Amino acid sequence: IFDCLRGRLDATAGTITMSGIEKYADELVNTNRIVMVACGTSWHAGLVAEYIFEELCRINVEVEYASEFRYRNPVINKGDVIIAISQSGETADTLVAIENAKNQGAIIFGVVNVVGSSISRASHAGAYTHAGPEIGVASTKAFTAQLAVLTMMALAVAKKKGTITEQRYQTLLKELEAVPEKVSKLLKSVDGIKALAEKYKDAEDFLYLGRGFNFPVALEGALKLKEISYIHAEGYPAAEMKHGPIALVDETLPVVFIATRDSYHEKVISNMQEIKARKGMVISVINEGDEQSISLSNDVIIVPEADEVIAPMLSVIPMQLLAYYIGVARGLDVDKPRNLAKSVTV
Ligand code: F1P
Repeated sequence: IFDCLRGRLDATAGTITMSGIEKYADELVNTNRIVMVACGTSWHAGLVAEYIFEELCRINVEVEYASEFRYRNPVINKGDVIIAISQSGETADTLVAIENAKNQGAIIFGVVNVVGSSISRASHAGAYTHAGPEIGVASTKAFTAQLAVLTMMALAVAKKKGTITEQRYQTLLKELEAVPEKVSKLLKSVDGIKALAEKYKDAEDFLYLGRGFNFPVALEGALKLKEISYIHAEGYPAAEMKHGPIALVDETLPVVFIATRDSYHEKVISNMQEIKARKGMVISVINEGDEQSISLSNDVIIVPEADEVIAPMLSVIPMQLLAYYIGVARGLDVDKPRNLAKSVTV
């Protein structure tokens, strides 16, 4: 995946030249509104992209479940850009949602993995993620690849709009290029996650919490656990916890914090303290040397440090691995979870 993206980065030096996007680059740069439309894991990638586009490009972004967007009567203005995100490119709700929006004058960009798929054909322009086929049913590597492509799009738009400084732009390009090496490093340290899976495999519920760019990673962590391990899990913005889910916390509840160093870190630490005070079991995903988080956690997972815009590409990986190893420890078929379809075409 990343060799391919790195090749593109080198070749394009940050301008939008991804298949067909060039032709519609002005529409993307000048739009007042982007709507991300997707389902499941792809919807979570759309949520991260909302944070990234708003931060870097200062464009208003909304994120819609395709299954809702398609059936209600959404307001579409001329010049609105819809970014349809889909691993399979065949998800029926996403396909119908973009066809409806296209009929009302929206420009459709597809961020799709499968070349020649229905969503890619229904889009005006787009970028393939080229993540290769997902071996299992649950979407995993597609998420990281979607974020890589969406970040590249946001960087290119921000540069054209002048909403990013040259220095920040260059920093983020370098950070993107460093992702493959950091992913390899992460994948070499799975033993700790396997041990955690053994320890927590009999939990009945899990809570996942994160803020900012890492909030959607909390949602994705909970989704993966449900899909692969059949354990009930909820993902929440850490600050929303006090508005209800905190009632669930007791000594039997594992609470996973996505707590890498970013501008929300101090706030996340205070949420950890709130869980600790109620005897919840804190598992935190942190960067090396974060003593404050370590002192509040029952267990930690260390991920390589990255800029907060890039961090979700890395912090999601231990979430996928945790769900995977818990599924294995429970004797489940992690590649073919019950009731799930590779692409939901009805
Ligand atoms: C969306 C999705 C996946 C999920 C499962 C069912 O698919 O919800 O995220 O893991 O496989 O479909 P797609 O539109 O990204 O192909």
